[in-house]
Amino acid sequence: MGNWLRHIWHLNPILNTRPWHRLQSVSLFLLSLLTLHVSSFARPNIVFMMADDLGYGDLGYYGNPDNNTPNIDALAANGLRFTDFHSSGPMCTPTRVATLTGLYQQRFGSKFDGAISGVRDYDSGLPLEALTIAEVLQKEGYATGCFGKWHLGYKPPYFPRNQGFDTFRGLGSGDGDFFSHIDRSGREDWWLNDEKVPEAGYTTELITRHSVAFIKRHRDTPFFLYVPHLAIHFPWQGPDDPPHRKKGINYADDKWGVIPNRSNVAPHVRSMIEALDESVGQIVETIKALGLAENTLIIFTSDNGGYLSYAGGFERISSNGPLRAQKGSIYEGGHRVPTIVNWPGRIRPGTTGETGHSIDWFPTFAQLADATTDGVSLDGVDLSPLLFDGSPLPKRKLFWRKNDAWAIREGPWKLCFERNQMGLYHLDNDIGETVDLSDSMPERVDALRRAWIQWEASVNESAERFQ
Ligand SMILES: [Ca+2]
Repeated sequence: MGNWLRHIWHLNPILNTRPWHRLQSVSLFLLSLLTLHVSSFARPNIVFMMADDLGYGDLGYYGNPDNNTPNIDALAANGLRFTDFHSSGPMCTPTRVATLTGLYQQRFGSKFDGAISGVRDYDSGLPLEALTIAEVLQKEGYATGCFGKWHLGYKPPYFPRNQGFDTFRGLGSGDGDFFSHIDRSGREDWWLNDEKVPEAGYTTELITRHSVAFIKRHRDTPFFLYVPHLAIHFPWQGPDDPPHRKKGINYADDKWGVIPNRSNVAPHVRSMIEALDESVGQIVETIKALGLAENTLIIFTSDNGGYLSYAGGFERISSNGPLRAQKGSIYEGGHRVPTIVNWPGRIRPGTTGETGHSIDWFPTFAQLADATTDGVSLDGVDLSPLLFDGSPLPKRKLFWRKNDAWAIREGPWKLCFERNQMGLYHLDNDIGETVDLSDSMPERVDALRRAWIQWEASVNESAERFQ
């Protein structure tokens, strides 16, 4: 508003000047109005909500008949829903690396193929020299907050404050009890910035409360709100389930919560999903109530596919719809995830079959914030032309690797290698990856395989400095 007043103030002398001066001043005035208008679009707030282990078929809008998710469904109905969006990894840590850096996680070392461990990796994390989108946005004057599950380091210095976030509240590990906030190793794991600050409450609700407070606090500045939920990762505890973990006990072999009927985990997960939906509702409602909706890009996604079953007799956990396999796999069930992008008035509601990927968020957000990324090498592409104009994304190949398993995607084609088995699938015709076409198309298999080898050499070379 300050600028407005200054412009109006400057209009006064125009009346006493010669006509061409008057015209020039009026033009300048109009130009500055235009600039104000454009800049209000150029630097939107960005709210990135990421569920944990939420499968492709877990939401009402993605076809789930049992889970009640009205708030996420509304976000989808009023936004752009991806049917072919992929997490960079089939596990928690890898997708977080790629989301925040715009790079394949393998560029930081093969340990990021999977989840970092509170035993093996307790003293390490995402290298601090990694450039994160939070650092880029922070430098551009954005307020940056991370509320939820970090899992890019178990303790300082590998915490969000050293990766571009002004504020962090949540857990460092991959899974904390939703009530006692004790991690798998029996450690207290609830932090405010770099200090352990215990807080009573259900994790999903605490994350929501801090996210809402952050939005209110920064309503007048552009903000980047990163909300990596713990839900629906185990321990499978809905808001009405009991606490499980106590300090000092190792839960490595008892990490799933209190599940009286292991053959049917779904009721616990359903209540977690519905709490998650309530969280999305509260965050979206806060944005609307503060009049920020027209200038806020909201994203909802998941960090990998859902578990269908888990060793130890846990069955009927979540749903990946028609997809093959589950969390941890390089088949679609491991990494094709529900993804919704919402910005009323800017993004036309609908569904897109374009293939998006975790590595694309960094360049997209940087572009929206008008941040210079000259000299920054990124693997992802800017999604803006697709989001705002419906333009197709550039043709490209996408890659996944988890230890010995790997996959490459080009158009509808996907070559997979898992458990010593190679398969070529045409996803447009066979989303369930059931018909292996590799025998009939050896040349395509060979070309994709060679491209994958080339990619792996490239990421391994980048990773050398971190080994
Ligand atoms: Ca996960």
